[in-house]
Amino acid sequence: MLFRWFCLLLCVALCHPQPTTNHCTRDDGCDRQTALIEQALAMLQTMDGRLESMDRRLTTVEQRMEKTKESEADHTNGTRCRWSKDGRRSCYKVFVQRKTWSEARAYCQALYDGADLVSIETHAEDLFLVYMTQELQINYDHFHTSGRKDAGGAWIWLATGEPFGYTGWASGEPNNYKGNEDACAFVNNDLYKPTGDKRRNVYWNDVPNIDRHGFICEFH
Ligand SMILES: [Ca+2]
Ligand SMILES: [Ca+2]
Repeated sequence: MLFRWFCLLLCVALCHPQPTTNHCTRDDGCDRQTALIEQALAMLQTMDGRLESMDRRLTTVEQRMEKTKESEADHTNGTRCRWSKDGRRSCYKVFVQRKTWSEARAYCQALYDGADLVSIETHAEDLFLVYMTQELQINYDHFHTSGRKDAGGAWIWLATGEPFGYTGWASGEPNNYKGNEDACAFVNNDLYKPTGDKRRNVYWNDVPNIDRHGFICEFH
């Protein structure tokens, strides 16, 4: 942008009428001066076009780098890792053994130092889990997360102590079916597509914490 302003100012300077003492005549090469100015303008236009092209290429490279960061996968032992935009690395491991919420959390916490049930704080993280379960070809439905409803009815990620910000509830959820649904499950099938949402197979459902489901552990 600065370069374009510079070019514009240069053009104005070149094209602006010169003081009388500098005026040329046909005899002292005025045509030649005009040709040189036109040539300089043409060169500037070409350079501007090239800069725009470089801008576009740079943007594409930056977008590719961002995408690579977001989807960086560690294929060791079924674990997948990603970098969030704030530079934080999170790793996930999916389990299909059916456990209650308490059993699943204890399993995660015993797995690695600092590991816990997953907390899904962003849409990007939500999508990553979808792609991960698809990539691992896990044909399963509900997975326990660290999301729980407190006594006041507020939803909290117990692994971090933070209240829900981003949410991916399915249409009609959380519905507290039969009055005992207090755990947030990540769901990976097409049964509850969110209304008007183009996300693929991303939605959450509140379920009883004593229900046995698969679960996803998160660690850093
Ligand atoms: Ca997280
Ligand atoms: Ca429900």
